[in-house]
Amino acid sequence: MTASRFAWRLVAVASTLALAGACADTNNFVNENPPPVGAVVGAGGSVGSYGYGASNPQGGAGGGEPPPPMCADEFKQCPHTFTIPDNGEMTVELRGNFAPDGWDVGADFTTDGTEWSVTVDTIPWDTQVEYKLIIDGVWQPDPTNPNQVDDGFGGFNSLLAPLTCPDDFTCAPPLLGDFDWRDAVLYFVFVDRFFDGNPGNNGSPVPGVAPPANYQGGDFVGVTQKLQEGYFTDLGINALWITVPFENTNSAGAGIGGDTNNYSAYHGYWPTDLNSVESRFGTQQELQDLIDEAHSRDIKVIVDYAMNHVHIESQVYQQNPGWFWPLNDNGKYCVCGADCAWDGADGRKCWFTDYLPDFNFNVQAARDYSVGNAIQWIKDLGIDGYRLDAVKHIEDSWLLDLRSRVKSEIETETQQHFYMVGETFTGDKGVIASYVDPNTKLDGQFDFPMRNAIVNSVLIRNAPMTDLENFLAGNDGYYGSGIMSTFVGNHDVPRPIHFALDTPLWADAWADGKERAWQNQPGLPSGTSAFERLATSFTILYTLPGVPLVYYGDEIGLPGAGDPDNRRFMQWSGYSAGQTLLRDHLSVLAQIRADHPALRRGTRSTLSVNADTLAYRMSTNGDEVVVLLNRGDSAQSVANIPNQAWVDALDGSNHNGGSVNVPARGSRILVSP
Ligand SMILES: [Ca+2]
Ligand SMILES: [Ca+2]
Ligand SMILES: [Ca+2]
Repeated sequence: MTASRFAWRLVAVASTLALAGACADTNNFVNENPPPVGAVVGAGGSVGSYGYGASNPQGGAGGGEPPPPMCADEFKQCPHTFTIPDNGEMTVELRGNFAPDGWDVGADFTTDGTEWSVTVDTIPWDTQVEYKLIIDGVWQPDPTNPNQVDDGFGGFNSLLAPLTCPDDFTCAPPLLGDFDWRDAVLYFVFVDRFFDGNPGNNGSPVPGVAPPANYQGGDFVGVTQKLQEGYFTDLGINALWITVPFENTNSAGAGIGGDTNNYSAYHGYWPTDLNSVESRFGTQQELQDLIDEAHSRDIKVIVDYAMNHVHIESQVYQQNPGWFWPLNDNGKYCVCGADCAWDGADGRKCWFTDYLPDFNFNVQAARDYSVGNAIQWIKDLGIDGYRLDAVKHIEDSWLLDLRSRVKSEIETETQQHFYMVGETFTGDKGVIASYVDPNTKLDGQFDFPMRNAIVNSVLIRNAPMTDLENFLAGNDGYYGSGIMSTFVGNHDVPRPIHFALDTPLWADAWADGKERAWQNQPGLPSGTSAFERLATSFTILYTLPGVPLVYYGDEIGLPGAGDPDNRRFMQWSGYSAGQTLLRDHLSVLAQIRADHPALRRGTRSTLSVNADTLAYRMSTNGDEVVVLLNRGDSAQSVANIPNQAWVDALDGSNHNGGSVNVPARGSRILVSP
C-alpha cells in the first residue's frame, strides 16, 4: 500500500509543478481498512430506483488506493489540542478565528476528571490564531496561555502561535462562495410525477407497462411553472434535486427478481444517451429555463447523476464494451444478488440487472469519459451540485477524479462551492462516513441511519424516545465537516405517512413495502393524527444541522407503499385537513430555521428525555433555541426547560421554563420573545 501510494505521489507532484509549495497529504484517507458492514442493513435499497424489485444492495466501503491531494500552504490545516486543568467546571467551549464561523460555532471540551481538552483538526497553517474559551457560559481568555491580544471590546483574546505540522496536516480549503450549504432546505422533484406542463411531449405509453411504472407526463416545463407560481418559495425551499434528466431508453425493462412487472425508464436511471436530455421531460432549453428560473428565485438546483451504469442500448456501451465489467465474470453470472454479491468487491462490478452494463472505472478511458460527461453538464447547465447515485457500487477513483476536476475546472470559474451529496443505502454509519470529505469526495450523504431512528421512535413508536436521543448523541458531529442530508422519505422507501398511522402499516423502518406496491395500495389516511406525527418528525429534521430533504408529496402526506407506489403523481388540490396542517407546518419550520442559525450550525445538548418526550437545546453564539417533542397520544409536560420567558415559534404561545406542556403528537420550538 505504502509503496503504491508513494509512487502515485511522485507522479502527482510531477504533474502539478505549477502549484507553488505543492505537497501531498497522507493523513486524509481512511479507506485502507474499511469499517465492517454493520448488522443493520437496508431492505429495498437503491435498486428500487431501477424498478425491478430485487433485494437490498449493501456493502463495504472504500477499496482501491485513493490518490493524495495536492495542497498549497493556504489550504493546509493542522491539528492542535487545547487543554486546561479541570477545576470542577461544568462546560468549556472553544471559539475563535480558526474557522470562518469559528466565533459562532465552537468546539466542546471534554474532561477526563483532571483535564479538559479538545482537539481541532483544522487550525490554519502557519497563521496566528485568536481564540477565547466559554467556561460555564462566561467568555474569557485561556487561563493557561499568557499570550494575549486586545479583543477590541475591552478584553483579551488568547493568541495561539503559528502552527506548522509537516507530518499530519489536512488539506481543506474553506468552502467557496456566498451560499453556505448548511443553510439549504432541499426538495426532491421527481420530474415525471410532479406536474405536466406540456402534454405535447408525453409521447405514447411504453407498451406492456402498467401505469404505475409508465411515464405519467411530468416535465421540466411543469417544474418551471411551479417555480413561477411560488410553490417552492412558499414552502421555504431553497434547493431542488431533480431526477436524472438524460435521455433514457424508450423500451420496457424486463421483469426480474421478486417483482415480475415491466417498468419504463420514467425514473431516469436507465440512460441511453448521456449527451442529451430526455425528450419526454422536454428540451435542453426547457431544462435550462428551469434552472434559470430557480436561480432567479435564489433556489439552487442539483441534478441526480447515475454514474454506475448505462442502459444496454446506449452507444457508449455498444462501442466500448471494454469500459464495462463483463456480465459473464469467469463463469459467474455477475448480476448483483445472483452469482455476484451486492457488497464488497463484487458490489462494484456487478450489473444491477442484465440490461444495465456496469462501468469499470479502473479503465482510465471509461473514467475520463464518465467524469468528463459529468463535468460538461455542470458547465453547460450551470447547476449547483450533484446527487450521486449508488456511491458504494462504483470505484472510488471516479469520485476522487470528479471532485478534483470540479475544483480545478468549475469552482475556479464560478467561485462557488459545488455541492455533492451521495446515496449509500445502508444503516452503517462507518460506510457512509467513508465517502464524506468535502475536499476530496462528497460533501455529505443522505443520513439513512437518522431516518431509521426517527421513523422508529416518532412514527412507528416501536422504540422509546430515549433510543432516538442515544442515536442523536452518537450522530452529532459524527460526519465532521460533512454536510449531510437528513430525511424521512425518499423514492426508495414507503411513504412515511403510513409509518405514522395509529396502527402503522409496517412495524420496521426498513420495510420495503413491496407487498402493497402493486395491489392493495394504501390510501390517504383519514383524520389528522398521522399527519401530526409526520409533522413532528419534520420538526426534528428542521432543528438539527444538515440539509433537510423533502421528498415531493411528503409535505402533504402523499400515500404510497413500496416502489413504484411511492412515486404517485403529485396531488395539487383537494387537500384534507391533515394535509393542510402538515404543509403549513413545513412552511413555518423553514422560516424558523432561516431565522435561527443555532438550528443550522449550532451545537445540541439534551435537556430531558423519557419514553415519549425529548427536549434539546440548540445553541450558537447569540442564538439559542429549545426544541420539545412529544410522540405520545396525550399532552405531556416536558421537564428541565431553562427558566426564562419563551415563545413557541410554531404557534406563538408563551411559556416559562421548568415543565412545558406539549400537545399530543406535537412539538414546540421555543425562542426568546
Ligand atoms: Ca409532459
Ligand atoms: Ca427517452
Ligand atoms: Ca459498479
